[in-house]
Amino acid sequence: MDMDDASFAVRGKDIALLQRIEERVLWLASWTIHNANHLRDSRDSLKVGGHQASCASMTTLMTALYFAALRPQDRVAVKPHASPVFHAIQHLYGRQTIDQLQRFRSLGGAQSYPSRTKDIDDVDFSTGSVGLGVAMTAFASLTQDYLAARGAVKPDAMGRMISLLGDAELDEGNIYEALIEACKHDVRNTWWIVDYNRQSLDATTSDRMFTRYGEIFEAAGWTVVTLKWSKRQREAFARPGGAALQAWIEHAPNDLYSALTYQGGGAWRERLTADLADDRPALKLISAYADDELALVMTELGGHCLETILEAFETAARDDAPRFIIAYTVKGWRLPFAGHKDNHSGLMTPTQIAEVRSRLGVVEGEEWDMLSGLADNELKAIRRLVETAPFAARKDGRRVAEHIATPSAGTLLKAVEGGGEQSTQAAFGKVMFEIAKGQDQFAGRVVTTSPDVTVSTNLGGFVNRRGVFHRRAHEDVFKRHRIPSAQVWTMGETGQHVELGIAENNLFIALAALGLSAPLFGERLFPVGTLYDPFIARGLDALNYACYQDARFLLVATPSGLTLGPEGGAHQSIGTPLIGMSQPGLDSYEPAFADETAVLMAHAFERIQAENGGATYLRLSTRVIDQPVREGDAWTAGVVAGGYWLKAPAPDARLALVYCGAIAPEALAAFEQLLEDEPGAGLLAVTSPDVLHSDWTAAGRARWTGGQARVSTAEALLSALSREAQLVTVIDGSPAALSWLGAVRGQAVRALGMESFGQSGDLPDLYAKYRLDADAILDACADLLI
Ligand SMILES: Cc1ncc(C[n+]2csc(CCOP(=O)(O)OP(=O)(O)O)c2C)c(N)n1
Ligand SMILES: [Mg+2]
Repeated sequence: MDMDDASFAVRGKDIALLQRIEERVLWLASWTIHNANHLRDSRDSLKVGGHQASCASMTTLMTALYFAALRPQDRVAVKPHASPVFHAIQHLYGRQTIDQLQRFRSLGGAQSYPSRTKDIDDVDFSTGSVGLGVAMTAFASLTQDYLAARGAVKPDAMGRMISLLGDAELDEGNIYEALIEACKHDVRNTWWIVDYNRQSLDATTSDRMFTRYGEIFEAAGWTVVTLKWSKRQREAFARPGGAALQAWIEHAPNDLYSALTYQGGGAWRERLTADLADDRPALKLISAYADDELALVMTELGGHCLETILEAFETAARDDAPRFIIAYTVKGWRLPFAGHKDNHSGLMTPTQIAEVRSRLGVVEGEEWDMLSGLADNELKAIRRLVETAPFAARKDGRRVAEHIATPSAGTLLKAVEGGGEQSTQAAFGKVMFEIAKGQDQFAGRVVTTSPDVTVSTNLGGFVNRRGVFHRRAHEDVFKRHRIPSAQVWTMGETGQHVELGIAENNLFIALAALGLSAPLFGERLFPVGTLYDPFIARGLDALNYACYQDARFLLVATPSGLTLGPEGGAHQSIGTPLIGMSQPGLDSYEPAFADETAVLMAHAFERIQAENGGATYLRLSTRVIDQPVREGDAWTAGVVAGGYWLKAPAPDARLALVYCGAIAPEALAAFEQLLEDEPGAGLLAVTSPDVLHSDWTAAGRARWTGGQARVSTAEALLSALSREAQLVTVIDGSPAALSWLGAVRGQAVRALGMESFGQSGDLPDLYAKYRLDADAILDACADLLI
């Protein structure tokens, strides 16, 4: 659409209709929450909740956005607790059912916070953990730019990525990490619209940041727009004495302003009359207003004025500069607890909501009818406005992308052929380098990203071949000056690597956006992100956020565990195998060998497109170890399923060793010695505690709930042993990742792993000190056998 379409702001005759819509959106959102808390049967003592005050402060903004400014290709991250407003708007568009609203916050009903995967009404971005949805829009815009540079999104189909956020949300540091990255990547088509009601959950927010937010965004090159005053206020302030009222509001502390807002017209009059006692014109103006009018003049701020908002949107739509729009609002606007500092979780009483209902003209008994009580002509006009709003043309926000052939395990295995000594991290690099050579569709759709650890996680080879993505081309100056370097960093629109600053949160949000390119933009990308394993914790909420939205990507975390040796305790990860096990939407693997890594990469790329697929996490290592000689390729299925017998046990074996990951040589060494006493012992290679465990619990659940009876992989593997046989498990991470294996068939276990912070050292010293070496494994075996 070209800029002429931005004329939405001046359809003056529609303002009255939009105001009516706004009222009814406020009504349905409030009623939905009221129903869930006061009318619906409750079977437990839990408060249902919902945020009537937070909804009310954003209703004007969302009405202006959804019924005038938003185009089908635009995407919105809605402030989580304004979810009822979103659902009410979608209902008016015919995309949300009353049944869902009646079941708001109950099983199968509309979600408390907008959810891409669970709500039926076409949520663009899930929200819930404040701050993440904001960042998401910047990275979605970057993803759009990436696709546009390839002609996959046409210039006239480019959407705006819009975040509607609360002012207290601005305290979340991840917003500024994203802002910095957005600045570096010259992100455009992004609007962050702040519902500036100066209240958080606990209290009124600090005055000291008053003008600072705008300064921060201006410094980052964004266009800052402040919608402070409504049309009503601008008119009032232009009258004799009006400037004093304006100045009073300007200088009032947030808490005082909020308190008077709550108290209403009488309190305003008393306070203003006292404070402006020397200002005759001001006193005259104040006395010219009835209490209600005075309250409106003082509190109907810019964010509650459709004309003001639409004008700002119209201006903003004229170019693609990123915009930070601060809309001044009142929390609980039009509701009885407006401005009260405790209103965040406040719910209207039945009497209060009845008063609001009749004030808004909704007929008693017709509460679920959004347009109840309206005259025929107004009804028709509203229907027409909704039908002809640009956003009405959106058919289904969930786009479908063409299926792309991904490389087979056999193809990727070629990159790591030759056995010898290798590390899983180097193997990953080799496979990526091989992919970079490819001329097929798949190779062109792989996009890598890393928070300043591209080179040290072995992505360098891929980047040398495929270049760094940036909207503005930049030559590698070192190359031009013929300075030898293993890394060529040519930047430009065709680059396939998104280089990020050291902010792991951004990595995960970038993966969320790139990993949703198919449903958001109808184009499949295969995102591969790398970071050091311990720093998963740094971005964990964002990783969870990506998975919650069903984003598809391959995450490569390397190096990991104590095995990173000289890097020391501060870089060592202990709990990440458990994170992998407990994170829905993410299958985690820890291969020991190069060929396993290649097989798992092929599997991960396949899962990116699979209907019931997901994201994959590979926990890798820089440790160079001897590679096994394989016979046949039956082992590859075991690698994907989570484990396989590297050496099958004899039927009468008393013991098996179970190992996972880079600690394999210690397990093998111990195993060789063990065979002297226990010739029938087995050696079980576990590539994924996560997949084994979830498969085991799922199989059990299916049996108990009358589902399909099947034997889980873990049960099948361990049934090679008698029930009396015992297990020693070892992993360079929390021993809890493997100790559960004993429960599968009721076998005794000794579990080795890391349970304290490590330190710098070489591997023989470290493995000895932290009891991960062959001696420790044999000690554990002896303990079981004695
Ligand atoms: C990461 C995170 N921490 C805490 C919360 C709980 N929480 C939800 S809303 C909120 C306050 C939000 O205030 P603001 O952003 O100003 O929104 P308002 O309700 O005032 O519009 C808090 C602390 C959350 N959802 N996410
Ligand atoms: Mg707030």
